[in-house]
Amino acid sequence: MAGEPQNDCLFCRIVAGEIPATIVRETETTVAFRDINPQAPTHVLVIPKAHYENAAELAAGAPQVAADVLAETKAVADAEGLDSYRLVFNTGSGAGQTVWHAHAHVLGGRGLQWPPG
Ligand code: D5M
Repeated sequence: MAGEPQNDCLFCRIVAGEIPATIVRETETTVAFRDINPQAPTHVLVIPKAHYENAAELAAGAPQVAADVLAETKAVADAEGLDSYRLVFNTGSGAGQTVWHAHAHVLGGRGLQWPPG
């Protein structure tokens, strides 16, 4: 059920401390950790602790937590010294989503092209 921890969800298991991650920030409702396959010098994922499948489910089911995630992306950017950075929420397999727990990618530290592929 949306919002409940899922045993078979990688990011729920990171939240639970069952799988290691390089955590850079944590709040009551969010965790931020370094992406295991970084695409830029800074590549941090910000996730809600509660399980929502993607950004759309999060926005619909827990808008305050969605706002918390967004606020944390700024905190990560500040902590990493980024004045330019990109936020990405891949939402759905056609958009490249591979982990079915909502997450914001915070990418920065190099020049970024537009549009993305
Ligand atoms: O992004 C999912 C992202 O999750 C992708 O960039 C790799 C990252 N990932 C996968 N497993 C881990 C672990 N164990 N730690 C840190 N990062 C991880 P998507 O938008 O779904 O394609």
